[in-house]
Amino acid sequence: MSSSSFRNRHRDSSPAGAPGRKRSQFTYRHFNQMASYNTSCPLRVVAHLDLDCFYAQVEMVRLGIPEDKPLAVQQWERQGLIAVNYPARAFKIGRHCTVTEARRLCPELIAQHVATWREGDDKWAYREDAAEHIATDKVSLDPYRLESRRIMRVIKEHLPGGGLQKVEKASIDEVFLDLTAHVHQVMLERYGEELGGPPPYGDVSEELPMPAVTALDWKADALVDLGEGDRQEGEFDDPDWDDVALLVASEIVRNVRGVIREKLGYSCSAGVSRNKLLSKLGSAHKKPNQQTVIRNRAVGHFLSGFKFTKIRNLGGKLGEQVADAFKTEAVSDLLTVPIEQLRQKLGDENGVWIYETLRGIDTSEVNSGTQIKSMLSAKSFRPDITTVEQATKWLRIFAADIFARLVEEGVLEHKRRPKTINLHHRHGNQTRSRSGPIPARLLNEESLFELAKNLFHQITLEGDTWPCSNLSLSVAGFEEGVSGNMGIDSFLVKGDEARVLKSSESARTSSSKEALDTSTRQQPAAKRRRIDGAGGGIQRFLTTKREPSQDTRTTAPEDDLVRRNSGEAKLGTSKTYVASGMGWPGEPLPEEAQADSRRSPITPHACSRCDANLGGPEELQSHLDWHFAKDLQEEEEERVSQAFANRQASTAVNNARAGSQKGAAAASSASASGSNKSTGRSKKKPERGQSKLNFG
Ligand code: DCP
Ligand code: MG
Repeated sequence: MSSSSFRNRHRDSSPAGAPGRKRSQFTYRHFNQMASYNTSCPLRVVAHLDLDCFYAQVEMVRLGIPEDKPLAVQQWERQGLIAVNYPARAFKIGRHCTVTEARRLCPELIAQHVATWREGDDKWAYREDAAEHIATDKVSLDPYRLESRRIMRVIKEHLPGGGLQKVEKASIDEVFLDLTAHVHQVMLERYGEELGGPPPYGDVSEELPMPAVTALDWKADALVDLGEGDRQEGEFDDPDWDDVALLVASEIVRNVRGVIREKLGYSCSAGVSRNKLLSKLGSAHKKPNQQTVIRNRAVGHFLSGFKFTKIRNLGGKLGEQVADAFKTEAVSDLLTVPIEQLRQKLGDENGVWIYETLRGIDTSEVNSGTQIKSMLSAKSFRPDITTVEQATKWLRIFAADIFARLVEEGVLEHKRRPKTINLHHRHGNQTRSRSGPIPARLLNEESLFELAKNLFHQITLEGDTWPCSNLSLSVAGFEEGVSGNMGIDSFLVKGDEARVLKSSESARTSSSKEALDTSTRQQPAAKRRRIDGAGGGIQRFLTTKREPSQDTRTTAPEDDLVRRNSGEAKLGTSKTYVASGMGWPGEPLPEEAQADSRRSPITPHACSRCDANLGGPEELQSHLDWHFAKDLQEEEEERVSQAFANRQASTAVNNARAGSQKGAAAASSASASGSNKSTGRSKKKPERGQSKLNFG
């Protein structure tokens, strides 16, 4: 039976209590679920905002350049451009172009170099001669980061508070908004007559009356149509409450975009739909300065035109695996593949996940708690550096860079502070790292510099230091501060942490192909080291994970990265020992560090993370491995908990039904279920009306 005839048959029915009147597909329970951000709620509304040519816009606004002038943001002389505005794109200039190629395509192109830190300097600046200074300069993303924060602030100020706001910063220029609770409130105000009363017989599983509207005004929004043939009929169906919810959401999004434009001068594009997966595709659908609405009835048609490798979390290895297994990248080709076959070829969990994803089903949460978990400042040297003096100059820059970002994070107001500092050093194919705690009272630029020098000194003690091709400094292990009277005391490090300077060594030999010549590669490399130390179980755990939508850029400025909710916070402990000194050769210890080490003699086999005292180095190591495995697990759970839980539940449902030809229906109904559990873990029988939702 076609989806539209399902719809019509359903609407023509005359449920008890409302003789002769069509009823909605949705129940009172579904409407109520909106207020609690239930991710399985079929009336859910999520938006994705993506700034248009972000870095380019920042430069245009900063320099007052008219909107119709072609501009690109440049990083060094011979590398690709990192952002290209839309007038420049009209000349077929893209990120793949070098400045020279771009100028050939458009002689009047304005090429603005990114701001840089310069060796020996302690501030970033826009410099006329930056392009030729790859050896002495380091890219600074601060201008973009600062604007990104201003945009977030404007969005948050514009949206109502009081539990009606859920905003997730997904990258430097992307934001997800779960507008469900906000829209619920607006719908109650506007449609109080239909939605405000109690359900018939007090039964929340009763269907809602239909909205008293027959046509919705989508203004200038790009509305994804329903395609040809049978589905097109759905266009003549009256709007139901899901359409109304999306309409209200699109009004909110239009206003948010308007406020960003008005207050800060930036344009952005948006996608509005029932989940993150679809909204992210929607925001890229029509650019610049437009918004695309994907109504539930249009999901199937919308997705069928895509390559599945364009879908969030399918751009990486899993996508490749699927393409290999089925010899296609087209969503439409895979829609005909039965779920059993997907499970067979890709494994139960991945098979069900892909099945749902291809049908636009995604219950992953908009996570407003996403906060920076680590900061990294790094430089790849061309040519390699060969002296302590050179390294020291770079460590000063890293410390200044990181401290400036910590200030932005509110470290001076004691909002948050990192607990550990980590230095990576690369020599030939070998990468080594050292890490240690950051005593709270040492948290300023100078002390970060001292700690960094100390870590570097430890690395040099082992020899094989020069030439050095890459150095990176990171801070991690952020913890919340306590406001009010406790002030700085709340940041005092705990007993053992202040005493023990933990150093971790992870010398690793890798092929030059794997060389860590950009910081975007360093992050996964750091993760790989942790995996290596953890054994097969964890390895297996990670190979099935989906990649986060951020930090996956391949040409992002080489040496500047912020991780959100990342495992970077957990330091590699493949070989950990207690170090005994903090000094830089020939230099006195920082005063505070001396004070700390004097106060607190080193405890040889204490765990710096949980205060446990271990009997010997091996026990300490295995204990740290346990921490590490647990961290990985938590990290993974945090990142994909919603999708994961849902996939597991779906797998369970499907396993139970395996062989009975009902797997497909189960997978669909699992996501459309009206269960009150937001995790979707316990899937009950699908509610009446839910199977009528059309996912394509
Ligand atoms: N970026 C980068 N390297 C990449 C991709 C992006 O340095 N490979 C930076 C520059 C971009 C910013 O991140 O301005 C945001 O990335 P987007 O992918 O959103 O690209 P734009 O905002 O530039 O363009 P669009 O209008 O397509 O969103
Ligand atoms: Mg963008």
